[in-house]
Amino acid sequence: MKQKKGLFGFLSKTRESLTNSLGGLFSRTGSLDDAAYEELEDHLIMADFGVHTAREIVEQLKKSARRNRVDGIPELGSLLEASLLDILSGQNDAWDGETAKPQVILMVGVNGVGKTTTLAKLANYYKSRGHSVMMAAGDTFRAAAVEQLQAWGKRLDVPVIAQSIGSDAAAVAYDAMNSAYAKNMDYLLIDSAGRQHTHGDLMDQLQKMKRVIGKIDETAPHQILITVDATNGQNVLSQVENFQKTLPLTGICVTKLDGTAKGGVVVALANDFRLPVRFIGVGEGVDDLSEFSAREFAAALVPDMDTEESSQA
Ligand SMILES: Nc1nc2c(ncn2[C@@H]2O[C@H](COP(=O)(O)OP(=O)(O)OP(=O)(O)O)[C@@H](O)[C@H]2O)c(=O)[nH]1
Ligand SMILES: [Mg+2]
Repeated sequence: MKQKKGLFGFLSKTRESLTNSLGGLFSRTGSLDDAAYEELEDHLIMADFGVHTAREIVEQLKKSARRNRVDGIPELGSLLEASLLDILSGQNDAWDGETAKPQVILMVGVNGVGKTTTLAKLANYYKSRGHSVMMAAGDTFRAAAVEQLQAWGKRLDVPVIAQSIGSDAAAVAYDAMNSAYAKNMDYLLIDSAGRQHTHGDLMDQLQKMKRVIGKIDETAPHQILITVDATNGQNVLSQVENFQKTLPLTGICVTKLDGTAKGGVVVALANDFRLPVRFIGVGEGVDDLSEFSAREFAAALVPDMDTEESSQA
């Protein structure tokens, strides 16, 4: 079971699918011609890299192959890994740390993607690093959402600010802000109800939550994270795009990377949005959360890569 830990294990479905398809190509000895590039592009599209991201990667590979005078298929693997690293690390520079106290994080996203679970995992993540953490049950819409967060709070020994189902989510956020300040918390993590961007009133409610939070600290919420479910494949791109029209998102959490072959969608996200992928979810347990590492992810996606280097990163 030990070896299941680590990104290589959790991304095994995506790796398997890429190894099955790309492995054949990479082990060929021919020259890097248009047919090889086309084959690579098809495999990337099938692994959910997205059509235009796959095309961009291949164009970039062609250029770097020319620049580095590489003309054999066997070199394609290392070129691909370098290109993925480039895409995946680019957006993470946009992340400039957590200085405010309390650091207020609002979690948003469509229904059922893993927002509440990720919020609880984050509470555990910060708490285990010695920080004080409070959660707020900002989903006052779905029956049992409040109990779900309270159950996590109990398990993690993290206080949860909540009101009854049907109450105003903005009021819960406001209460929680006051309480987190009064108790001098390091982190306040605010949950929200799942919603589609077409639910105008629910999208307005998110803006109201943000406004009310800003009344207590005008720099808050310091992070607005959108959670997306990797098993939704290319649909996650339009989810991010739609939420971005309503809220200034600061980062992305990608869940359910365990057990899906659609891990390539993380590359599409990093390529399409000027938003860092901050955390990835790799299971239902509270420890099944990783801070995103571009280097590890790039190495885990490309078959037959040097694992020693990535495990040091
Ligand atoms: N395998 C796996 N399951 C996950 C992961 N993250 C969340 N889940 C599961 O996904 C289901 C939905 O999780 P929730 O956290 O309730 O999702 P949500 O977005 O808060 O849902 P709503 O509040 O109803 O919109 C639960 O069964 C979780 O255990 C993950 O990284 N991997
Ligand atoms: Mg929820």
